[in-house]
Amino acid sequence: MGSGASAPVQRVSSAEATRRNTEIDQQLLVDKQEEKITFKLLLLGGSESGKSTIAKQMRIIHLNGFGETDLINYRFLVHSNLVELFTQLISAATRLKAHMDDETKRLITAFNAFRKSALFGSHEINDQAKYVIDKLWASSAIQGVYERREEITSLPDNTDYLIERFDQICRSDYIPNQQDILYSRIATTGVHEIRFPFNNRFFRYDLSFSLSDT
Ligand SMILES: Nc1nc2c(ncn2[C@@H]2O[C@H](COP(=O)(O)OP(=O)(O)OP(=O)(O)O)[C@@H](O)[C@H]2O)c(=O)[nH]1
Ligand SMILES: [Mg+2]
Repeated sequence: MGSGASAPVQRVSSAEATRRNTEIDQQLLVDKQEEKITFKLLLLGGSESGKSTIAKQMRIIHLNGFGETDLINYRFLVHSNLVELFTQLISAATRLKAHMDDETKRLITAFNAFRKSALFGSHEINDQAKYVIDKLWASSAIQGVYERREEITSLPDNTDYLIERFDQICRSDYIPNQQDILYSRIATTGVHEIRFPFNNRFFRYDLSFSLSDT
């Protein structure tokens, strides 16, 4: 069986093998020493309880914060959070049977078309989308829902923040600031790790996804 075309075996000289072996031993020793001075913390908690927010804060305080590529990604995330917020506001308005005039219905249709056009689930709010969201925000249906936001559990925790920052977030030259990054929200899937040096020791935070999401 088989084609017989197995990969050629690479032979290494015994000197090279010894060198590699020493290198691996040294690395194992370094890892072991580092492990001894590492504090390990496992953060567990419900969805939106702030585990990822703590990791972002550690990154700001103990690592170099966020670079250019991160800022571009966070811009998409903040825009997507805003779209998700309006999706939830519209859905709550429908559930609560809020009165919607024809203009509001047209705006909701336009908003839904924009939401569905997102590439890879990521949104970039352009001038047209901003216009639609602006008008929706001014509608009595959405204002009514927002006034009752304390009763509506489906609204995200960053609702007030996003509304407050709406004009800045929708500017074409918008770059998220540190506060925007802390308030941006994406549910963690899997286990994430953040590691940083502090007082001659290492800290390692493992962030588990919340059990309620499984
Ligand atoms: N009120 C308030 N909310 C904040 C503050 N900073 C962040 N948040 C919000 O708190 C929530 C924290 O969410 P995460 O840190 O993503 O929660 P998590 O525990 O990692 O959630 P999962 O990944 O789903 O398990 C987000 O909605 C943030 O917008 C703050 O200073 N004040
Ligand atoms: Mg998280």
